[in-house]
Amino acid sequence: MALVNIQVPDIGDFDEVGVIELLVKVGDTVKAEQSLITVESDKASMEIPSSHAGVVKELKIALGDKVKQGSVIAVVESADAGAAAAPAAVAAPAPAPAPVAAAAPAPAAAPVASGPVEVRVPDIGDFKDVAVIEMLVKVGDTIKVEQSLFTVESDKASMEIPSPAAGVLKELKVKIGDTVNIGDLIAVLEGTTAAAAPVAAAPAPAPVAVSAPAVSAAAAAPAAAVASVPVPAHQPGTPTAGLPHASPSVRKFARELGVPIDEVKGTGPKGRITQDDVAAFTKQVMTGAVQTKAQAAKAPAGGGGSGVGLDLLPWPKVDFTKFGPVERKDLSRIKKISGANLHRNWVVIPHVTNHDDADITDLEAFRVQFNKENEKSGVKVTMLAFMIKAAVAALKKFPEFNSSLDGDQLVLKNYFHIGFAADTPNGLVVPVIRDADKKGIVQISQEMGDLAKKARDGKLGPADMTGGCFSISSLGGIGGRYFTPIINAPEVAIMGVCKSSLEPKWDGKQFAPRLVLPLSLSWDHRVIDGAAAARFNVYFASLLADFRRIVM
Ligand code: CAO
Repeated sequence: MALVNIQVPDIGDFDEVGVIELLVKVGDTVKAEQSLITVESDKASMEIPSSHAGVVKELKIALGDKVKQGSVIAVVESADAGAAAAPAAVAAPAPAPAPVAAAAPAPAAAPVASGPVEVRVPDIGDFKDVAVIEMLVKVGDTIKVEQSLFTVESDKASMEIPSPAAGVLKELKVKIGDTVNIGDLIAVLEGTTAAAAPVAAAPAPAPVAVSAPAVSAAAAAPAAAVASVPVPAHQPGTPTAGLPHASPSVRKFARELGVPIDEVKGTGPKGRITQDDVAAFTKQVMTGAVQTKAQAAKAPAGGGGSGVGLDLLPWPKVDFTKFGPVERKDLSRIKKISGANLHRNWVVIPHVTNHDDADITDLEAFRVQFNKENEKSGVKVTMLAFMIKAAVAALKKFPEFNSSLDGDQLVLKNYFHIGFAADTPNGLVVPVIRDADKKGIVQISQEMGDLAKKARDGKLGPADMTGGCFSISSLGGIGGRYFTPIINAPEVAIMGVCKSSLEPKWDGKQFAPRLVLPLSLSWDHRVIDGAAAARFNVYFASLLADFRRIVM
């Protein structure tokens, strides 16, 4: 084992470039050729690889630092550094591929051609078959000298190919997806007013180790009938409008996921898009928190949102072990599924929650009495079953609560399937009592008991949990006063109930003890108005206060 300084190799035509991304950290084990950092100039970005395999012992640079050829990036403890390598020996940059031809553009260029001019790919260093990923001009455009024509990208670098001359773009010989190599004909210009005269190519002074985006001038062979000019060396210029600010590997990552990278908000230096940004964007799209422009364009009017996005900060990354011992546990399958659904519903639906109370003194007395009388039946009538029946009556009276949004339309349902939230060891599920309007309290209680058991045993099937019109979430058996339940989309409202308690209520003459049930109705403000929600609660509470009303 020896300590090896990993240096910036010859990065071609760049003097000092900014470090915009650290791809490894101290303690990481890196392979030879693994990228350590990303650097960027105005027109190209590139990843700098490690010349040795080993463990990163020290990082010698920080984000924002400027580096150039020979700058030490990291100290790596390497087994392949050779037995002779002394600690902290300076290792040579990565092995040299073929020298890169480089040449400066002609100084004050005189007009040298007035007819068509062929533009060819200059010497782009150690790159073969690089892909054209973005066209920056179109046929008919008037091009200035040095104006970027298109962007190419390899695994480790992206770069813009500039025009060597001014003129009108007559022909583009490449399109997105093509691969190009040095000397390929890429465009034909006409009416050129100035062009850099070809100059002799000279070998680069040092080998380009990897990913050198040296867009250097090269003496391309002139074509028979037209003047052929080399592309001049890259000069720093204004960054390209429209090209998202991201390293090649991040672009590749985004392409693999089908992420439109220009819609991702960068949180890196100068708004640069990082891999985490792409991952966070993907997560937001998957949970429905954000729509891509393509999704928004396809969404039905009124129902799809604008696709503007929430512009959220990325999720905080915390090394909890710094603060104390921790253990990790995978989320259950139910939690993963219900979590994603709850998140989408919470973000997409404009929720409002109205709280109210129901006096269930008489109903609870009746329920207790009924259960005592029917003890032998084996079925316990639950307060939740009464609430399901009351919900059906309230849905009949306020039909918009028994609806779903479909674009600009409201789908009003003529059936009454009521879901109830059930807490299971693996997470929350919502089984559905079908046709609750056609069933009595005893049958509903029995079905609820069966479904709750099935839920706890993890045996509910999709048919048990779909088709609901309205849900009730009861925490009454546990405790609490009020809460804000999340609507179970595509439903438009949910009733949350908490634990009933005896409270003194003024009956006109005196305070009398009454059993009060706290209600929390969440509703979708795109469909329901506050006044309707208040009326729904009042009616629902009145049914529980005097259940005879249900048959009126
Ligand atoms: N106030 C006071 N006590 C209540 C009550 C209320 N609103 N509702 C029920 N209780 C009491 C019952 O009287 C019963 O007491 P006894 O055992 O002394 O008879 C006890 O609580 C259990 O009630 P239950 O067996 O009738 O069960 P339930 O109908 O209340 O609930 C079920 C069934 C499946 C809904 C429940 O087990 C459950 O999972 N609840 C949690 C739902 C949840 O997690 N919701 C939150 C989702 S986040 O939106």
